[in-house]
Parts: sequence; structure tokens; C-alpha cells
Amino acid sequence: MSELVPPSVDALAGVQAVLIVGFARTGQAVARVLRTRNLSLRVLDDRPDAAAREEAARLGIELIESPGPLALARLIGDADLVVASPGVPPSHPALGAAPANRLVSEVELAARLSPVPIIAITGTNGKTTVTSLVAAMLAASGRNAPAAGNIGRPLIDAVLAPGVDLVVAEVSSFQLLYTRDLRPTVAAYLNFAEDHLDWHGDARAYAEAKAKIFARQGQSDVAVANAEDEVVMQAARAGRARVVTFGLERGDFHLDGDRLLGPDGTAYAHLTDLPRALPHDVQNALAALAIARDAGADAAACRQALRTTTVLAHRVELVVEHAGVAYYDDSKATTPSAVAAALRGFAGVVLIAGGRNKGLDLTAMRAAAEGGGRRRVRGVVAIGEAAEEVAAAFAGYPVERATSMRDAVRAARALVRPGEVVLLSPGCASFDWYRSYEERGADFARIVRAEISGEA
Ligand code: UMA
Repeated sequence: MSELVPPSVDALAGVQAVLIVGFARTGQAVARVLRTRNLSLRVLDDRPDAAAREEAARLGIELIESPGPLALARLIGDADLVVASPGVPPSHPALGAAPANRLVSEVELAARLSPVPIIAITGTNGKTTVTSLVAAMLAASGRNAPAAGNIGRPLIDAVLAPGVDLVVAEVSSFQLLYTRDLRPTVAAYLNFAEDHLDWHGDARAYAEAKAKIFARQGQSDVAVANAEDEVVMQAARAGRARVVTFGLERGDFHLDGDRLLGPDGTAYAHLTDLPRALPHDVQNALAALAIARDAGADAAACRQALRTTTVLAHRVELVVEHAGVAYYDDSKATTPSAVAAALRGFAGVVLIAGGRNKGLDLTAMRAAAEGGGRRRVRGVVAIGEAAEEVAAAFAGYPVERATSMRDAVRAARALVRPGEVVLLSPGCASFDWYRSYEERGADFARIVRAEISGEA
């Protein structure tokens, strides 16, 4: 186990005026914390909703909406610190204008203010699952270790909550970009595939942001890395922390036959003990074990958590089985690499894919569908703004186009045969048709159930 040392740089030395950019969940949590510290606070939001306006009024903070260039220059000039919400892109004029040494993400601010150690978990896929599993393993070991960050609760809220021993933070590339002093006691980088190119600009910028998770670690810290992912391993080796690896075939934590083993030969589970054992489920379990053990969880607690945690919603979640066909909601898969991870678990799939492409190469979905010399996809239903790109990626396959989720489900049901699965795994964001991937998945599940019961 690594030494648990809290980061202790005082973020607020010399800071009098703070500008918060983005005033939703994150910005509001930052404001509530900073308001107690006698600072001059302002918030900027281009499209505040009613709740944001109300909260600004309640806190007595000036909310500036879509300032013009002159007003923006003045706002930035007046601020000693600019705190960026994760969803505000680097191309935003406020972030472009802020001097680099005064610009921080909320995760950076939380790390600087944190009195407790932070376990940080990043990667393109599996972050939320691994974060929840690690938090469950630590909780079962008697530690007060809430999950926070990209998983939903702003990190700044969790690190300053009373009675907390340590925090398990899911961190996205958005949250890592403007970090400098973040030094997780245990940092994990699960895997790398292209994502969010519309936000970061290119794959290199995205990879550089992710690699920051290890950059400030010292020798007493632990870097947990995927032994089977070269981008991840390079980032881990470039840091100073002790590297602990995981992987299906190789790594300190690995799969041996049907057993999940630790570096000293400790067996944590058989595949049949896991609630579901698709290849990516096993990778996630091995990663969680590596992280939790190095953060101080007991072996028995880890075993218990592995057996009892449930599959998170919209992640290859079984909706229903009917007439020999299983319907899965994998709406959380917003990248081709996440689609690939889901496809590896199945043989005959009718895939519903598409939505709003995040600037990614969708042909990667086809490569995954044909990986290992097996044709995993038998038919495709292309949806949303990216329907034509999906159809092009799967040229030569039976492809139907659908202009609503109901049409998509009907088209998939017409294509699928008994023994196969219908998998909603879009490889794209949901924002063309929905407000969130959750809404998309829920709509899919509702329509599937309605169509089936209509037939029964
Ligand atoms: N805004 C602007 N100008 C812009 C963009 C946004 O003013 O150009 C304003 C919006 O009007 C809005 C606010 O910024 O009022 C939204 O900020 P935000 O997008 O950072 O939303 P939060 O509610 O603060 O949620 C963020 C994360 N959202 C994103 O990264 C997009 C949440 O992750 C996270 O849980 C939360 O902080 C806690 O700190 C969500 C997410 O979708 C789950 N993450 C992405 C993913 O998982 O793929 C990375």
C-alpha cells in the first residue's frame, strides 16, 4: 500500500478575485466553497438556466451572461484566478484569454484545497464503472471514500465534506486539462482510444490531457496502468510513481484461467462470481482491484464488492429477453472504442449506432465488428446525424436507416434472428435527439418493452 499523503499547496494564497466560467453543477459547487473564503467572486455563463440564475442570486454573486470582447477582457483582467467548468471547451474566449498560470479546472482547485488523499481514475472507457467499484471496495473496508468528479458529484464538494478519509475521483480529459498540481496518491489510466476530438482539437491534445494524471506523482505514489495499452504504459513510465499494471493476459493483476489474480498470487474471484464477465468487465474488475488494494482496501472487502456490485445503467445493460433475442442498452457507448468493447462480448449482433459524432472515425466500429476473424455484427440500424457515416462504415452489410428510436427498434426487430442480440451501442453522443445518453437509453428500453408487449 502507498503512503497516503494529502496534497497541501494553498490554492488561494494571494488570490482575491475569482472568475468562475460555467455555472451549472461544477461552477455552483465552486462558488459555494469559495464564498466562505471572503473572496470577490463573479461567474460567467453563456446560457444560464433558471436554476443557475436563482443560485447566483441566492449566493449574492454577479452572473455575467455572454459578455462581449471588451467586457470579457475586463473580467479576465480583474481575476487572480479563473476556474473552468469541465464542459467549457478550450476554444471558449474566456479560457483563451486567461493567462495559463491563473487558469485552473475545478479538479485542480479541489486538489489544492483537499485535506484528504485523492485516488484519481481516467481512461476513455470504463471510468465510471471502475470508480464505483473502487469506492465500494474501500467502503467495504470501512473507509469513508466517496466517489466524485465526472461521475456526478463535483470533486470540490467531496474533498471538503466532513468525515471523509479519501476520495475516489473519476476524472475526464476535460477536467485534467487545466491541472498542474494534482497529485493523486493512486492514479489510474485505464485505456486510451480517440474521443472528444471536437472538444480537444486533436488526438494528441486529448492524450496529453489524460497523461497529466501521472505527471505530478512522486515516488511514494502509485500509477495503475493497463499493461495491454501502449499509450497508457508510456504515460505511466514517464512519471515517477511506482507502476502497478493490470490486463487480461498480462499485468500484476491479471486473469489466470477463470481466476482474477493479484501480483502475490492472491485469488480475488472466479469469472462466475462477477455479475457479468464480458472482456471489458474483467478488465474493469482487475483495474479496480489494483487501485483499491494500493489505496488500502482489504482483500476480503474487494472480493465482496466484486460479487455484489451491479452493472451500471446504460452500459451493456440487459433490457429484456424475448423470443430468443436479448436487447441490450449500451447508450453510454459514445465512442467507437466503447462500441468495440461491447461487441467483443457477443457473436450475432444487430447494432443500432449513430447520433452526433464527436469528430471520431466511425469505421473503427466495423474493424471491431470483424476483429479476430469473426463477424460479430449481422445487421446495422443507422440513426441520427451520423446515420450516413455509420452506413458508409458498414457498407456491404444489411443496413437500415431510421429517423426515430421507434423506427430503429422496429428495423432492428425485423433484422434480428433468434439467438442473436439487439445492441444499442451508438458510438456517438446523444445530443442530436436527446439531452443525455441516459435519456437515449431510457427511451430505447421503453420502446423495446412497448413493442414487445404490443406483440404479446
Ligand atoms: N457553458 C458556457 N459556455 C460554454 C459551454 C458551457 O457558459 O461554451 C455553461 C453552460 O451554459 C452550463 C455550464 O457551462 O451552464 C455547464 O458546465 P458543464 O458542462 O461543465 O456541466 P456541469 O453540470 O458542471 O457538469 C460537469 C461535467 N460535465 C461535462 O464534463 C460535460 C459532468 O460530467 C460532471 O459530473 C460534473 O461537472 C461534476 O463536476 C458529465 C459528462 O458528461 C457526466 N462528462 C463527459 C463524459 O463523461 O463523457 C466528459
